[in-house]
Amino acid sequence: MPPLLRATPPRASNVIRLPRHNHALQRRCVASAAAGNIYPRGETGISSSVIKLRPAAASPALSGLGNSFTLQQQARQLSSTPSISAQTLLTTTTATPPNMYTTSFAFFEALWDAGVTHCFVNLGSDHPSIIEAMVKGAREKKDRFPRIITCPNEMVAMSMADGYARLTGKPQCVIVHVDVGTQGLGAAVHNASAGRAPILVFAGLSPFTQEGEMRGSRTEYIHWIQDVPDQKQIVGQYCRYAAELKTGHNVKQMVNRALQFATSAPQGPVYLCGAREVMEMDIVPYEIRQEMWKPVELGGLPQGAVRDIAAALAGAKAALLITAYAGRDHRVVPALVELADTVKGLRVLDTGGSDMCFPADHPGWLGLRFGNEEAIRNADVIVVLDCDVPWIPTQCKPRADAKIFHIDVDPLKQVMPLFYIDAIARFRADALTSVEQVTGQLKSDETLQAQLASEESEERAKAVQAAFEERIKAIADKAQPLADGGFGTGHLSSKLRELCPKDTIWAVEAVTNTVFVHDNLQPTIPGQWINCGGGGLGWSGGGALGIKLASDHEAKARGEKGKFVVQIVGDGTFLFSVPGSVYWIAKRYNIPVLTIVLNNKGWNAPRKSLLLVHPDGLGSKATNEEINISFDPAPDYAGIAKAAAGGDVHTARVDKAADLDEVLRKAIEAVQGGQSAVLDCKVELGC
Ligand SMILES: Cc1ncc(C[n+]2csc(CCOP(=O)(O)OP(=O)(O)O)c2C)c(N)n1
Ligand SMILES: [Mg+2]
Repeated sequence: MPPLLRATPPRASNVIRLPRHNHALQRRCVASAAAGNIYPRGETGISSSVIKLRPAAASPALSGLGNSFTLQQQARQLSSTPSISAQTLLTTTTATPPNMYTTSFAFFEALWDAGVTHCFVNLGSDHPSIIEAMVKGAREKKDRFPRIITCPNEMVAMSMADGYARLTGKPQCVIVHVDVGTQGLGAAVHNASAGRAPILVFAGLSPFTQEGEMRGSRTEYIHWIQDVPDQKQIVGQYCRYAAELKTGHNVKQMVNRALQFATSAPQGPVYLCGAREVMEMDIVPYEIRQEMWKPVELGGLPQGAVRDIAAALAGAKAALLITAYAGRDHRVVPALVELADTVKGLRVLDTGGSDMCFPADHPGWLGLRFGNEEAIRNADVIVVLDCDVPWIPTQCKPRADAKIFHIDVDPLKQVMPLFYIDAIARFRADALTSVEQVTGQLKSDETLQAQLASEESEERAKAVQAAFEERIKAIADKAQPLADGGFGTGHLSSKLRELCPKDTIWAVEAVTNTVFVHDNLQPTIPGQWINCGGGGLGWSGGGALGIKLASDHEAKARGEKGKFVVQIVGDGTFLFSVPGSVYWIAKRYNIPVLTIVLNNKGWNAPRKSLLLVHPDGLGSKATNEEINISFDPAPDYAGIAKAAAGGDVHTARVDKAADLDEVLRKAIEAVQGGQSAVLDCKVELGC
């Protein structure tokens, strides 16, 4: 028996294989079944050679066999199904035994025991045993079985799981239909991988038998059409782990192995698939020792590195820390503040915008800039901490003599074919441990302390404070309403900051407006700002729902209310997010979110990309219609949401700054009252 496995003592649903040629015994079993003591397993619909014992049915017919058996015996049972000629097979269906315990049921048990509380599902012909297990679980294991959320679109399902995991760090499960459902996940798989969101995806596989040899064998036309050579290849390159469940006997270990990959740094999606026959298997109920399946822990920096980095920071004239994901661990934010308070004059720049990494009310805050910022050009010491793109060399580079250290959970960027930075040293280490180590060294080393207390250091702190005040003022100046009464994303965002609750969680997918949103929301609370971190547009619809669901679920456990959640999304991206699914789910499961659509009449990003390469090209002087990025006439964005929710969404359009206050207040009130709201906000470009 594997060391981590504890077979449950023989009980409810023991399966016993009878000697194949003992017809007399088989007949007795069938007779006994008719009397209600035992029943044919019916794996083939006609075979009576496999039976299950009911809990209290110590049938005399079986006394000679005993009622316990080993897992090895059970494995043999699967592999030694008698061969049956096609002519004798009439059907693969069978009466469902009352205490059936299948791979699928064990799969859900494994999820629950591992802390997965929600499954976002889009079902199909691969899921009969999954559906049976869902019903059984809901009836028999109330409050001890994952909650099932029906998701009419797979990308929304995965984005919900993504948002959930991004807020809580807790992986959830997405269940989709064979190859087509896997493809329906679309860009959400990229987003979870790039954005380091732990998610377990399960998809069925087309049955691998066609003559009724096993329960689950092919019953429908589509089972031939959906049979593909290697289904997991569809998403394999984005997954930390992708595998097929080949038997039910170790399904719990397989689920936990997958979750171990998903939750070990760098976190990300994992994929499991299993054929119908495997998911239908009757297995012995068993448990694993959950405490043995924790994620891999990452250590901190080697002692020499701690000394080198601390010394470099203490001696720096213009120190800079660049990050992107460090705030995913909410404890890193105060740790970075302590480091910046220790190295007075240290500035912190976010070049990823995926998490809230450093509070906007600290003088070291440089905000979010996508790899192009003056501080990168003038820093003499740079610490890159959990970051994929610290700068874009064609736009902005550090000084040639800058001393650069790279600390990352994935410093090699294992899935990126091209990545390098001129760091003098790189370390695979945990951000929190590393930052605490460096701060500890700075505080305990007397020489470094003297350096940090020098007059020069105080002057640097003053200069950083002055620059910070200037930056905040420049942001406010730029966010003023326009002369014609219109407004830009900056102004809208400053109003949102003013009117929404202080601890609002912002789910942001604002594309070319992201920096204006960040500058003006000025997040200060860890976990308050969440952006998908990937490039697959359409995350924030499901993402915001997942965040709200998670916030409500976690708060309920503490007897509190969940936080206010706002999705800020570009108009093009709103359409990518499958709003027909999003607002149906929001209504069906009562997940109220405020959506702000940044309506700039289409896609602005492709023009910006064009101008970076062809600043004076033909397209630079062409209209939006000519370069095919215009959404004119504009769709009724809020109307799409309203239709999906059966009319139950608060909607409004706004294009005048003078109306913003009232429109926002009403929408906030609606959402606080439990109704989703979608605001179509006409924003001017570039502010
Ligand atoms: C799934 C997907 N398709 C296409 C793109 C390419 N793309 C990047 S930005 C963009 C436009 C986004 O439009 P919108 O949300 O209106 O933001 P704006 O550019 O106007 O700021 C497109 C089409 C993408 N990133 N992801
Ligand atoms: Mg747009």
